[in-house]
Amino acid sequence: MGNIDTYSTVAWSAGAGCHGGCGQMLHVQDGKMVKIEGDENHPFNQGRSCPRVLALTQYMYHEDRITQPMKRVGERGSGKFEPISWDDAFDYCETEMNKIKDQNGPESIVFAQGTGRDIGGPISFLAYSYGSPNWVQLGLSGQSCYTPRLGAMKAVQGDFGVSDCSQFLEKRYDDPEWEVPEVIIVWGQHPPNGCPDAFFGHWIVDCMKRGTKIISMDPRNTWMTGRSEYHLKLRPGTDGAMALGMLNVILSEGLEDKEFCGKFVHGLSELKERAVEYPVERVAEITGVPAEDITEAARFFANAKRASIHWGVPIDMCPDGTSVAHGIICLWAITGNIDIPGGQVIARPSHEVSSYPYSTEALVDLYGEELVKTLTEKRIGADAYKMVKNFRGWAQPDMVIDQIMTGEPYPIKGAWIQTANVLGGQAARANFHYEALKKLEFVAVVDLFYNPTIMALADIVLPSSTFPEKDSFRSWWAPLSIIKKRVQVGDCKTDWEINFELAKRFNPEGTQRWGSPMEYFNERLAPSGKTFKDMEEAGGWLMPEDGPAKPYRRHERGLLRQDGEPGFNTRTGKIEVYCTAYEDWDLDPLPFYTEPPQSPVSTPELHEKYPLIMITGARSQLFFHSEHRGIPWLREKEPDPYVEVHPETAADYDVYDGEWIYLKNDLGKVKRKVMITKRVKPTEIQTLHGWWMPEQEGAEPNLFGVWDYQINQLVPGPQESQSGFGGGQYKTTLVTLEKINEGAQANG
Ligand SMILES: Nc1nc2c(c(=O)[nH]1)N[C@H]1C(S)=C(S)[C@@H](COP(=O)(O)OP(=O)(O)OC[C@H]3O[C@@H](n4cnc5c(=O)[nH]c(N)nc54)[C@H](O)[C@@H]3O)O[C@H]1N2
Ligand SMILES: Nc1nc2c(c(=O)[nH]1)N[C@H]1C(S)=C(S)[C@@H](COP(=O)(O)OP(=O)(O)OC[C@H]3O[C@@H](n4cnc5c(=O)[nH]c(N)nc54)[C@H](O)[C@@H]3O)O[C@H]1N2
Ligand SMILES: [Mo]
Repeated sequence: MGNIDTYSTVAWSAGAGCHGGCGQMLHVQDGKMVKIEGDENHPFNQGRSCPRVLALTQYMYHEDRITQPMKRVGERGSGKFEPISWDDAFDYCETEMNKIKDQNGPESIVFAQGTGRDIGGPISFLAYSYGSPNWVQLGLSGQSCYTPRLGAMKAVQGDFGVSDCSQFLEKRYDDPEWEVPEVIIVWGQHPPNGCPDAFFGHWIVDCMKRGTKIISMDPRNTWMTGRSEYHLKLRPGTDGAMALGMLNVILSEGLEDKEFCGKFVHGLSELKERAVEYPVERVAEITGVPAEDITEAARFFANAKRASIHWGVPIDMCPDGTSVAHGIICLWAITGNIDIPGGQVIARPSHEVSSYPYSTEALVDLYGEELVKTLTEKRIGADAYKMVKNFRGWAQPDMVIDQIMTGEPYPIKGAWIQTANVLGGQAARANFHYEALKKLEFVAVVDLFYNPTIMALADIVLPSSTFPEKDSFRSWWAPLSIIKKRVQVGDCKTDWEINFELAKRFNPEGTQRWGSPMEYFNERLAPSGKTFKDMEEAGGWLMPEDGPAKPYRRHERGLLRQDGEPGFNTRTGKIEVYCTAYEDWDLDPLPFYTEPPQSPVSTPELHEKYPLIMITGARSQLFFHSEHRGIPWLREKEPDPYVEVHPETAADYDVYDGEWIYLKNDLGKVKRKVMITKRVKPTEIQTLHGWWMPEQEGAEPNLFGVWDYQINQLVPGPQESQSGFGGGQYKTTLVTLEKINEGAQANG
């Protein structure tokens, strides 16, 4: 046996799954990874790792891992695939995709991704090189993950913002420029369990250790809420009303930062008028939180010298998520907590490197004018929603699946699915997605393991790599990092390698200036003045230097606007609590509240029939969405899909701890194991999404048991939102709990 060598790299994408950029040390022996641990020198995670990374060797060398391209040989759904060479696989994709292009036009293939892994770059590169504007997070109803919040921040304050936990400073908590936040509102996020949106959850804990006090906005009791100064246990989906109620308290008591508002806030008086409609008593009634608690928490936040709000996906999953986000942005804006140490800091990618181009000029340069025209004219949803047209180049997911079903206004014939388990976890109304996607003539999936989506739909499966197996780069806030290949597993190729090869076939002219993905990376990295190799030699990551990408007080120094004037990157140069961009997009320019489409208030009859409000998908540390159920070390800790049920509710329904039951509504029923716990209120239950059983039969009709356990069969589809973003009733579906017949074997 050879020596064990240790290499550093950055975790992003397959393996851990998440959005983070943790430094990791890979221990490699004879070309095989034998162990992994956190890199103590890396400023992002400072040596820490999650359980999914610690179990990475089991993931990489799992017997179920797909290590060769596989072509379907039996009927769709038969689960019969045969290995083929990469050349044959690429030829097959090229031929089939060109056939569709010739007959129906390139817009007839959708390019579907999952969440924010290392995929935006390669998938847009392929979609646009092929000529399709329909790049989409397929199944994510209302595009309700992060995009509503991003869109609101861009519109209202011209830039994105995050809680300042010193993450933009090399010395982190020891940097003299940083100050400890007095208060952080943790709003619909659970930092110990997930690290969403390039934010390492434990940073909040690091701040708490240094004195930060927490206000928790969460319907459930969690590790975090138990350590909070205030815990506002609002009814799911009522966050918009809560934000307005807090704004009301702050504005009616004159607690806003008057100097900051005078200089940098546009539309304060209009906001005041709107907030008056939400007195705390009314908000208490809507949210179920006592009026005194709302008032006290609002004062506590507004009176702090340095405060911020760290938020999560439940905000996007509220009806009109863009408006809920707008209300929350107003809270940090009117209290002057923006771009100050320990406040809400503007986040820009370090060194202004972006993993993929999105300006019109760059897109024309790369893919030609025709593509850019297609993006506005043919992209699904761009016509229906001005915000979809003007913010972010994705197609609207609910409209995409409807169009696949109806063929109107033009037919969709194929799907390229890469980093998404549409049927196994991502899609609301999962059965409808199944029916619609079965109509497609061509489906390619790029993944690492077989899953229900592949089994039901794939004509060809291309095996992708984990992060220790790939070269790539990462530019999501800070630091700018490279991901360095250290090992190879089977014949797997990276997403970049796969898409680069096919993109060259579809767009030889546009892509001729790069001979390899590495040459493309170097072009993208150019704004940093460094090549991939330079970065490797410099240790693999770069923290932002003084300028637009580094805090603090950039708005005072004229660093945020093109014209170099002080202020924010909006039309008025101010934070637009009255939002002119929303006005342009025919949206209410002020924050407002919409009741969830299913709720005790909006649908009392349905509520009588299905009296429990079901929250789904509160993240588990052990699993990333539908992944990791086959990884022994992880599955052992959480073997069954459980549902959190309050003891009083359990008594009402006469169910015991550990009993298998059905969760049920008009859309269907799904199996769960009861966990009796006071984590939830008696009126609510909570269960994890993404469950299927890799150990079961994968072929139709079983599809790894997905239809027994996939909770999104109960989650309804789209709802009317003004912007086209937000909703997705993942946190607010009404259900009931039903006993499985006496004596029946429930454990599928
Ligand atoms: N009920 C309910 N449903 C939800 C949610 C919820 O809260 N409740 N949350 C929603 C949200 S916020 C999101 S973002 C979506 C996420 O939905 P998805 O992103 O689709 O989530 P996964 O189930 O992790 O599926 C990812 C697939 O990609 C593969 N994969 C992982 N990494 C890589 C890689 O680097 N390359 C390639 N080629 N493949 C890779 C995995 O093996 C897996 O099959 O789910 C949504 N679904
Ligand atoms: N380990 C792991 N990490 C992950 C993921 C994963 O699957 N596994 N997924 C990643 C992805 S794509 C995302 S989007 C993020 C999501 O992660 P988060 O943004 O943290 O979202 P959730 O875990 O859905 O919910 C967080 C908390 O919000 C509470 N909550 C539920 N409904 C509501 C509501 O209506 N209002 C409020 N205020 N709170 C509510 C829940 O009780 C829960 O404690 O995590 C990312 N990180
Ligand atoms: Mo997400």
